[in-house]
Amino acid sequence: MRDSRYDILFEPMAIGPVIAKNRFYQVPHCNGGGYRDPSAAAEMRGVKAEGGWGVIFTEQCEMHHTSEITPFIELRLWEDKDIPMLRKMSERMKTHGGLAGIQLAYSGINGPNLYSKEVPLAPSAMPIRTFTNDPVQARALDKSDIKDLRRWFVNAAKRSKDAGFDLICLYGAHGFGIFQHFLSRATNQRSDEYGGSLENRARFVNEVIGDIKDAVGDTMGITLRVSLDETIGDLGFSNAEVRDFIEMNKDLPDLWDLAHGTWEDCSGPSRFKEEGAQEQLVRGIHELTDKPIVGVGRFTSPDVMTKMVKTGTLDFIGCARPSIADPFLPKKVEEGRIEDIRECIGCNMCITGDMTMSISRCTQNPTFMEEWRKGWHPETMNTKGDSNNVLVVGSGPAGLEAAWALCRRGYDVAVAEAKTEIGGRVVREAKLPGLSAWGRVVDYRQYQLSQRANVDIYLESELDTDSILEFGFENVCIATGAKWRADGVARQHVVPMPIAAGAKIYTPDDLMDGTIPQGKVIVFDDDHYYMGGVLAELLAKKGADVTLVTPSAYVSDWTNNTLEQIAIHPRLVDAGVEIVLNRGITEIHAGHVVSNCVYTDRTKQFECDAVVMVASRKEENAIFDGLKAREAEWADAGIKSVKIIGDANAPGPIAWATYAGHRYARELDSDDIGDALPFRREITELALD
Ligand code: FMN
Repeated sequence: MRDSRYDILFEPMAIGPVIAKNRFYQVPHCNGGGYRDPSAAAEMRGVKAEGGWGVIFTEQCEMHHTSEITPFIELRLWEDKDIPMLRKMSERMKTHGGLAGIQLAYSGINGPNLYSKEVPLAPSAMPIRTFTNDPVQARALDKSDIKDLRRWFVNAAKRSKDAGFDLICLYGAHGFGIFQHFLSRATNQRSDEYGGSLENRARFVNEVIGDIKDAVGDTMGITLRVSLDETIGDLGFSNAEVRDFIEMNKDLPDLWDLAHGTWEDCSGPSRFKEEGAQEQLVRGIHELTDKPIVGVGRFTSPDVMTKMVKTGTLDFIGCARPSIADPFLPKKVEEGRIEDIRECIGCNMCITGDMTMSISRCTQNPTFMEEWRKGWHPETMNTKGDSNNVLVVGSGPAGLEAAWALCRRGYDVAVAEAKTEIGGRVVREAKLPGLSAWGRVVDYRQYQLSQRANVDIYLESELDTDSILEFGFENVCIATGAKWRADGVARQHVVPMPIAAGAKIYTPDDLMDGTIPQGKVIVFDDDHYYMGGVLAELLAKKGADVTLVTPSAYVSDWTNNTLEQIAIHPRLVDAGVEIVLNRGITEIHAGHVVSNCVYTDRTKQFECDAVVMVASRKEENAIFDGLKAREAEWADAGIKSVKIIGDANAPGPIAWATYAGHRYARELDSDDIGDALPFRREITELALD
């Protein structure tokens, strides 16, 4: 039963000529699949429809081939041939009465056109701005180009209608969409009627929305996504100017979709941004327009959502990441199952699918983007197989997810944890600076397991091979995690590095156990994800004089893919950490290290009292190896299967561990598929001419 406090979230709301059944609004988000994996993306949106979202959008869709963002894989609506793929998506979005929205993007100075080889077009001639700094410049649109572009938008709108969408979002936020390029004085340096005053800079968006409304506005709602603040200083489209723009054009779109400055700001990770972080920027805008407003802010709490509506800050609750972590969030609120909401942890792993052009993952929801590829559903498990019980050894993210998914399938599950609490690496890492929200990985599963009769958790249960053989479980799942190495083996050193006697070496595990070196400390980061940067911050906070040395050109390089890097570097600078890039460490001595330049043979020494080695991790697989060595005894012991999963199998990010746990549970007792591909994929049709 729904708590009446949340009734307001379920009120229907009009967006132009169409009506959303509630205020839960899945704002556009990509998924790494895009045009390459349209069925996977369609099914992912379909699951959200089932989960109760009133509005469901696509990711950005390139609306014309003269502005495409290769190598990133988004949607494409370049010609009629693209319509069937998009129709499949809109149909899935509408299965439960939700509205289907498409985001049309013309990327201007963000579209390098590496694939189409067209010359990019933008309000003013300037270099293309991409994550990859492509050596390409855009030409300024002349008047006839503007006429063409207006027509291309109308063509795309008509195709969107043919494809079955109810809503069109025009992309002018995050520095990506052409509307922002026109609105901002930084990127619009024109001296004609499209440049200069705010009225002039707003002319293009007014023309396009007018054209689109004339073409499809009787049946489709037209929304405009603009940044709340370009966050580049005086020249940019500031929050004050955004408010002026909205006030001057109060009836322009059917809904204002307001998103914070850059993508890094807007999808700020939990390490740097709280839930509802954009509230100050959006508050009061409602008074400037009669049209509804959607805003974002990693909303996972229905209380915060309700407050946003009741205070008149927002009309719709925009969610990208929370809808990925829990596609059934609205339904759970509706059914009064708040404690079942799988809250987003704000790690931004979902973004890496896009940034690495692979396929998105979610730490909390391992079924994300596997709905079609593997037939996984976030709320429903496959039926139980022939065996009945499973012993899960280890309660880190892999073991916990395996246990939770197994008991939903109907197996009797026992979890043996050597330590005094469950959670493995997650509980340890959640205590590091900025990572407390990551603890939700454990909190969610711990609560869910506590509600089940068919799972028992045994703490302080350090098992060995003999005891496991004696227990008589039919299936044994080894999820014993991994430990950080102290010998430096990672990328620079494939064998242990030279470490002299007397040198003081600490691993991330030592620091997480509470052993904090003091004095001059070098953090050597050859891992390149978050750990090196987080530990440097921790050490600086604890008073150490910290130097972070990394062979990479960036601090915490891989966090470029989670949009965190841009915040990590200044955080460390502010904390007083000295950052040394493009340098490795070749020798460690008591009192100093020898550091090499990664491009030359030149070396230099850095004095230090201690080195924190953030290298690679070593699997904790002794129990698994012990059981494998005694495979001949399994049948007598009643054991049908022994598997090793997660970090114990091959260390990786937490999302890899929850995925491995989930996969183990799904595949237990299933037929051997031999050499067949374990997921579905789409294959490009061969042109016959
Ligand atoms: N915003 C867009 O306007 N277009 C996009 O294609 C888009 N892709 C995104 C992909 C991912 C994986 C994520 C997490 C966000 C994306 N965003 C995109 C930004 C979101 O729409 C949203 O504004 C932002 O993530 C803040 O909302 P949240 O806190 O609910 O995640």
